[in-house]
Amino acid sequence: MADELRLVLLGGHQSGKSNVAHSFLNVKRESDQITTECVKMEGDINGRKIILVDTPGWWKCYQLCDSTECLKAELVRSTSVCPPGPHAFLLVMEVDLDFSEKHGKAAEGHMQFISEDVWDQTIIVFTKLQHLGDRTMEQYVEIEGENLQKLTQKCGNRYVGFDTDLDRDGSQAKELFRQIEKLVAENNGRSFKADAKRLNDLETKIKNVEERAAARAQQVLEKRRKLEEIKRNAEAEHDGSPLNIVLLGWVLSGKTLACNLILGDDVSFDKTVKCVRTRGEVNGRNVTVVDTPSFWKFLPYQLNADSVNTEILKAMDPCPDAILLLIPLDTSFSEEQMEIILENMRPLGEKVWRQTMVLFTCGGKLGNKPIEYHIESEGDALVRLVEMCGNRYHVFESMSMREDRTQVDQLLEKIKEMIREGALLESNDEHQGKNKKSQERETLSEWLRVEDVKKLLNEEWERSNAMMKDMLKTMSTQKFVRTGKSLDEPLDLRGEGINTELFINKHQLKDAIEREWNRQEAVDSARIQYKLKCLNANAETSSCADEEDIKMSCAKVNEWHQKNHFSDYGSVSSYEEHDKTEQDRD
Ligand SMILES: Nc1nc2c(ncn2[C@@H]2O[C@H](COP(=O)(O)OP(=O)(O)OP(=O)(O)O)[C@@H](O)[C@H]2O)c(=O)[nH]1
Ligand SMILES: [Mg+2]
Repeated sequence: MADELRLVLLGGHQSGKSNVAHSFLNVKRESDQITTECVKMEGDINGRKIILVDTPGWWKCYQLCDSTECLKAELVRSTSVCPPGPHAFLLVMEVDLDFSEKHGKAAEGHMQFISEDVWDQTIIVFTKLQHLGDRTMEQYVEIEGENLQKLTQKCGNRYVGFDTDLDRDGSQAKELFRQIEKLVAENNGRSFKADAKRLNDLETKIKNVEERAAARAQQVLEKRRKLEEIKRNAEAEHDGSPLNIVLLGWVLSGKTLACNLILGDDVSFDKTVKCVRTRGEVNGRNVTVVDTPSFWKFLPYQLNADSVNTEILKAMDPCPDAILLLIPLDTSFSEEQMEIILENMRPLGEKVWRQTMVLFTCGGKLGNKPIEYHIESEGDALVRLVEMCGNRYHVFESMSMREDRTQVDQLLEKIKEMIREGALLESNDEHQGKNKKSQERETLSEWLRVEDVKKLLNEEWERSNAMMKDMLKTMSTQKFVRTGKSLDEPLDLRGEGINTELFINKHQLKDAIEREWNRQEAVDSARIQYKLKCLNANAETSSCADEEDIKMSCAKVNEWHQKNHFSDYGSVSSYEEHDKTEQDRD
């Protein structure tokens, strides 16, 4: 139909897209809910049929790569919801107090993801105009600076203001309509042509995702049914025993919020810097929730503050019944995140995954889609994570659902199932263990108590340190060549006599210890080289080295060692550098 006008509304999350859509079409808005998928709306303006597609918004400062695959797919799909394609895109942006480069990039990135060609058909719609104060729209664009101007220029300087609260007489809606008509006329009525192949591929992808999501949901259901059966056949479970839950996750994943939701407490949005144990009663059961400081989402484990790593280990003592790994649903999850999570979980040992469940937060972003759809669409990394957790996951809505305890009840139910599953795996281990030779016992006891390991490490470190000191003391003018001390007798980590409350993975630890000891070896060898240098220098000035000189050299080496021994950083060359400056000073 020639007269039909097709529009797609795009923009940041909470920028006012749905408000604009309803006001423009003069349709009453029933709910303030966030938009999670494309919504096709129809109306009539001046006898002209309007088809308008409302879309979910991106986070204003998120780059495209940080948006979920679901969101990106909806953006592309928006152009196909109003075939044969929209006449105009309305880029809805609230009048921001500080429109930064980041905001500009986010808008550009998401718009261009739809197509490089969107700009010729885009009009910016500024909302929430109360922030303008005394300024006009033009003044605002002028004053806001180059970041915003770059964007308005991309849109051929087409922009209008539309505040749904202030537009009492409908003049702003009229002006928007006029601008749209003008643009359509300039484009000779041409509508946007989406890449047909891309849309086709997307459709196939969505179908596949839906199928896989349904299969996963079914798989989970079957497993849960089996566990329920086992429960019925087994003796009555001790449902009343206290439950110890640890929350882990990257920054701003919602751990504190989840802790409060579980225990029904008040929310504190203070940054968690130490692990915080909060006790409460949930459905008559004593529940302790341990909140932990966050690791990074993008930065590797090595860049965590030391306290993060130590606090997470502290949270594991006593051994928790369940670990909830929090993953927000409003952001991407790629291989990079998987790697970081693996790094952070590694110190907790292989078996930690038996007790871990993914707790998805920001569940409101799912809309009507099942969580399995998000898991499958987000890609392999998230699928692998979920599977590492034995296909166990749960979704928490948000604060708006605080009063609804069903999400917590369901979580506790799933935790109980996980404990049951863990017990089954343990008994399988035991069963298999009986048939193995005793030397193979080692592989089954891969877990070590942090405290025991720490003690062992420090003792071993001190022991080799003392050996080193002795060696330096007994060094004489005789040429002494040492090829370096290797860890001939590795630490006995077989676990004999070590508490079975285990939570450090032996193999990972062995690697780390080896590296530590390699380092000590390198440092010691540098010290020996230094000592030899001193002795050689003495030999050059006197035919027979003076006892006194040797003692002084030893004292110097010792002093240097005391100062530097506990340094965690630096390379062997930095020690050599240090030696040089010490020598220069002398
Ligand atoms: N004062 C004022 N408030 C607005 C305006 N537009 C939107 N709001 C408010 O901003 C909030 C978000 O508006 P929505 O229209 O739901 O925003 P949206 O862009 O559709 O949000 P998502 O669907 O979550 O991406 C709501 O509380 C609105 O009432 C406006 O022009 N003026
Ligand atoms: Mg909306």
